[in-house]
Amino acid sequence: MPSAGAALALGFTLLGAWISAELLRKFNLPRITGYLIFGVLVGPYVGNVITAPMTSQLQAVTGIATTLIALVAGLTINLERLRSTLASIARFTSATLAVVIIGTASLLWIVWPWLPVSPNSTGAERAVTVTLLTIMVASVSPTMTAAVTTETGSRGRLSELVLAVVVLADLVLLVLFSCSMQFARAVFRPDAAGPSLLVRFAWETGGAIAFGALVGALFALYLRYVGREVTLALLAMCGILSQVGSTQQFEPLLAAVAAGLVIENLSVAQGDALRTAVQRGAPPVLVIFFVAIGSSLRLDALLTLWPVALALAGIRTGLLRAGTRVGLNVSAIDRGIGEHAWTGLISQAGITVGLASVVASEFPGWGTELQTLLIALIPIHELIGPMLFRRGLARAGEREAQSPRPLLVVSNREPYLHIRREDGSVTWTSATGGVAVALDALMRERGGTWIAHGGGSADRLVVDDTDKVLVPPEHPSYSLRRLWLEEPTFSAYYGGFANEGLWPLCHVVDVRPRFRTEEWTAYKDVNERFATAIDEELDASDTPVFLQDYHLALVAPALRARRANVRTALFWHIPWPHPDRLRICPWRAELLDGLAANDLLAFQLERDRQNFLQAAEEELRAEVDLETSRIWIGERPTTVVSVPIGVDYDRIQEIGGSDTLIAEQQRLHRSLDLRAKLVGIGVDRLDYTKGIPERLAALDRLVTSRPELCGRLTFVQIGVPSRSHLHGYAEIELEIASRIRDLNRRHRAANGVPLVAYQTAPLGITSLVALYRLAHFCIVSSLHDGMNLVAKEFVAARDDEDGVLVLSELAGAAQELQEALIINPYDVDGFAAALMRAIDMPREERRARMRALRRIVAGRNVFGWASDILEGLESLWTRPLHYGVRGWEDTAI
Ligand code: GDG
Repeated sequence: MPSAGAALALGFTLLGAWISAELLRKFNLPRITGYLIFGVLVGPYVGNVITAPMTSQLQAVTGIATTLIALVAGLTINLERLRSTLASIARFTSATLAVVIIGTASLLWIVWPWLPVSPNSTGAERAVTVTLLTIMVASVSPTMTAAVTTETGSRGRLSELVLAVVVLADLVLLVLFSCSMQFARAVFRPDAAGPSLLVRFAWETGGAIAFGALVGALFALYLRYVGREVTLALLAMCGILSQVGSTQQFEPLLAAVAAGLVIENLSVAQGDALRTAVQRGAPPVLVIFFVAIGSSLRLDALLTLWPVALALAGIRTGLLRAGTRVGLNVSAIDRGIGEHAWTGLISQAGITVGLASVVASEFPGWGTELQTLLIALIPIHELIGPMLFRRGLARAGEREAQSPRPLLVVSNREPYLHIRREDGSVTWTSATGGVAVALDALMRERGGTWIAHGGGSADRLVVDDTDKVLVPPEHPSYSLRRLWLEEPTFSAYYGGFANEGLWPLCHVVDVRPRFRTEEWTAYKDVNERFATAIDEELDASDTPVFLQDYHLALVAPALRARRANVRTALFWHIPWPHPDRLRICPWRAELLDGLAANDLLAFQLERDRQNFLQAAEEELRAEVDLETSRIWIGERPTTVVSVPIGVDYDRIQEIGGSDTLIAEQQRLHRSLDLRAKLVGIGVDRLDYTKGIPERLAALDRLVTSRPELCGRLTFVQIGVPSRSHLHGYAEIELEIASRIRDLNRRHRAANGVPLVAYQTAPLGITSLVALYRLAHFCIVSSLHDGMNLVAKEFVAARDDEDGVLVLSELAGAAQELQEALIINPYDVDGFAAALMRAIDMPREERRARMRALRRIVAGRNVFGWASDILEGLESLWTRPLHYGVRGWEDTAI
């Protein structure tokens, strides 16, 4: 067979498997079922296109595939999370396995003479064959279980229990399998018997676990310190595990489970990168694996075994059900959850296939017969397993709770604005800023409605008669419902109460909050109107409502008055003040009460959460349950958590790697006059909380003490005006512009290079990333900030592991980004010294710091943030949560 033909056959195989996987998706079955069924059905027909050289290549792929499957099994177990329930899970698993193994073995022993599989064997031969078949029949599929939970979006106690049980069960079965294989060798190859078999058993299992743990630890280090080409590295690791396993006679599957366990538990922060790598790497390898297995089968033999396989499947299901009942009696697992666990144990796939092929290759006669029986059995379990498990998850309330459902997002600002051009035509722009972009991505995926104030000059022209327009304009996937807020109400609510009252109240800066009754009235009125709009848009009461920020503190109670059972979460993007400062606000009790009407209330930092809890206790006499992180006002609980926001790391990386980036940087060099060798940057809304005058003062101090920097350093300040009509903002804009003029005048360089390049026009996202990438340092000098996304965006953009982040200790981001140069913006000398250090920092230190920062920013992207909040919200209806918010250690909700 020419190699072009082989490649073509492979291409068609992959295509066919992909189509069959997509077809089965239509029936709510996981893709892997499609691959397996396709492989088993088509495999026998491609047997004749497989040539000898291909066979050895296929063997290598098969080895990689089985180890990958076992590795994924190990990756599903997080010991930290399971710590308290592990003993109970172990008892449950042992009891279930005992019932299944004893039941299956006894039955097989009795009916053996009538089975079309080696019926003539007797005595020890029969005992060993029955034992091996029993172990393989009992084996389960962590891959399928994980695929069903992932593809249904389930998360909760049943999913966690089943995943832990299948991995533990397979670990036990792998050891039993290895042990039984020694007996098989002793019985069928008496010359191999003796003490050497015991040694081999110890080597095969103990050696495998030790080797797997070592490889896993090395890979965890690779993930942490290198983190590139993870898919390739993952497949290479699986290749090593299977190759070394087979040459050194380890049990490669056991080694791979051990490796997976070590990786998952050592490098939690890299979990997303690893999951992506598995998703990318697994499908082609699995398809080839299943087809290779299928191609080794004899179709006629397979067909005659179907009835036996069906009967065996029925018996196995019954035994699993009975086993889990016994398991419940001997463990402390909640019955309401545990009674559905058997549904997650039905699936069989890669591990069973892997074991069967080991037996077949070592004992080609009866071993191949056993393999054929198992291959007939597996598709049955592949089909009914996911169906039953989906039903089990639904009954435990985990599937409905987690499957992506339409969402209702509410914010003051809209994600898309329609603008009327001078020539009368209509165009649109999207909101800049990390949150709008991230929530937009979430809405594109889930669909639903976003309600916001319509502020674009052509917004009214494009909506339908229910004030809605489909967005994103280029690829409509959700509705934007616009709310029309007329003057003077809008200004009183937005500019007045929200931005002259709440904003300075929540930020510890030298600007006095101003509270006026008429603005408070307008704020209440607008919040009522938002609530009315939400009520009109909600088609079902269980659609989650995700409210954004301090503009909407009173929406929840107004909405709840209309719909008592509505589900709402509010994220407060800015700091929450200490109770002493909160006391400035005459309407603090109403605000606290309004926020407590949400089911879930989320803050950026633990400190904000603590401040809120303390105020709720003091002002509202709320009952605070620190253990569950809930407050009770009357009969209603509110869960209060801290979930720091992240950035869209992958998108920023992608832009950073695009072909247009260099051209964009050259354009910036020209437009901002960046001839200087050293470039510093600051990117902010022109807000008095961002500490821009303080950073200019530090720059001044720096250049005064190091005059040789004049002409060698340019600091780019992008300062986009916002809320300019408000008093404090107009003032800060003037102050910044005048300070910059003064700096440039006083530190004029002979070569004409400006010390500060100032731009007030917003940059497009590509330009922004290009700017982040060309800077030697980035300054974030907030006087107080909820988080500060610029700090995280700068880090996300620095794929080159260069650049220094100079970060204010008063920005929320400083709590996570401790490897930045941390400054206090009020300490001008310390600030200037940090800038000097940033400029003089050796490459090695820059790299080490940036790597550490990137690990943190990559580990918590904005989608994780959104799903932590939404999953948290949705879980409140199904059960109390038993896991901490992912990646955020202090908060258990
Ligand atoms: C609040 C909290 C919290 C700025 N200029 C341009 C541009 N931006 C984008 C940045 C960044 C965003 O605006 C500003 O982020 P901040 O974090 O500083 O946001 P605030 O507006 O103060 O917002 C804050 C945040 O909410 C999120 O929870 O971090 O603490 O105060 O994304 O990139 N974007 C583009 N061009 C610009 O010129 N494209």
